[in-house]
Amino acid sequence: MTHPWSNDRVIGLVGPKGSGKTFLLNALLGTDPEDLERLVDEDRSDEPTVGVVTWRETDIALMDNLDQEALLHAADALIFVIASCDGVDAETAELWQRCAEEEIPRFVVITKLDDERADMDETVAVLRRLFSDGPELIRLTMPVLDDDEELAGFIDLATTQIWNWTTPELSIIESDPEHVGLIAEAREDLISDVAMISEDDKLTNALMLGMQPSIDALMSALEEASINGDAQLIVGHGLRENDVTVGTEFILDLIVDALPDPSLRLCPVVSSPDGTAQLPIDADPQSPLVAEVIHADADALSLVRIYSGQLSEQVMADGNLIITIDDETAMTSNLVWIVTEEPLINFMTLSSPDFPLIIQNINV
Ligand SMILES: Nc1nc2c(ncn2[C@@H]2O[C@H](COP(=O)(O)OP(=O)(O)OP(=O)(O)O)[C@@H](O)[C@H]2O)c(=O)[nH]1
Ligand SMILES: [Mg+2]
Repeated sequence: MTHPWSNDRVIGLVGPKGSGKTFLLNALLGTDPEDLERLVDEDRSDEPTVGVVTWRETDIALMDNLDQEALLHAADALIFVIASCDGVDAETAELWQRCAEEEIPRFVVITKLDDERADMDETVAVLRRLFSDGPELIRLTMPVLDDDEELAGFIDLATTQIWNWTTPELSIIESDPEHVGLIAEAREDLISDVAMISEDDKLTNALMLGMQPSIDALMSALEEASINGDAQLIVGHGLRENDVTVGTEFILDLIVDALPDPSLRLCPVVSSPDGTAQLPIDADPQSPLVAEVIHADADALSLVRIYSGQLSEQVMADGNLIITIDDETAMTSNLVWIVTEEPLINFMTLSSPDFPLIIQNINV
């Protein structure tokens, strides 16, 4: 039987100021293009938001403007949003480093590739210098321009197919020999990187011998490495005329196929309120409740990440305070907005009053 949380994804968006996080969030949510600019303007408040989109039967929660520490607790994976023409700030580079140490799954979206100053090759080179010298930072797509030099789509370097947004509906077409020639070098880089990181011995041996891998084997190796946090993929995104966002569906597919689902997560280390150690708990709705307040506001509206179990009307906060939940709105099965009588506090543990627990350590 599949795990009840396997069709959920809890994802955080991070990146430098103005890199296009809110714009990308709305593109992924499928917001009407005419409203995109208005919503991005309204976002000046910097309030935490969670948007949910269902893609291929998977509920994807995307968190924007959340405190960095809260994101590192709550998200199963992060998307680093980097604008092609603006570079990377020190805070984002530090966050990347921390994710590397804690092996947090993540991928990079290079945005604003429609900008005339944009240069995806250059941005990829900068990221590889800043983020990692190794084979684990792997670029997956390359922009394709139309006759007017406008962003038209992306070539998938693994499959060599072209994702084309110039047609009324997105179309995926085989690339012609001219394109195959253009991407040859980038594709060879991708294949040699996969040869270094893949745990599939049959595939790596074949690649070392210079054999062409099957596309399926290449894709599964990339997806598996990304889900495990062993490799980070880089893809592009941008805008074209008539407010069509280019690259959006590719990113949604990547979230479903190449980022981990909540059932793969290790539940935080917990103890009893008196500090007595407790056995590890499974990330499962049938297990005892272990949840955490990720964002609390003064109006007693709080965002809660459930690591195991299920919320009930009455929960224990930090092992010593019974709280009544007046109202709740589930974003996914394990990311829920709740309204309580009194405001809560960030990083409070919520557990069952019958089995009070305190989170000791989140990313184990
Ligand atoms: N042309 C173009 N403009 C974009 C793209 N993505 C974002 N923008 C614009 O860039 C500006 C900043 O985008 P936001 O989405 O607000 O960036 P952000 O990362 O959420 O910014 P903060 O929340 O302030 O950190 C907005 O005016 C967007 O319309 C893109 O792909 N192409
Ligand atoms: Mg924003």
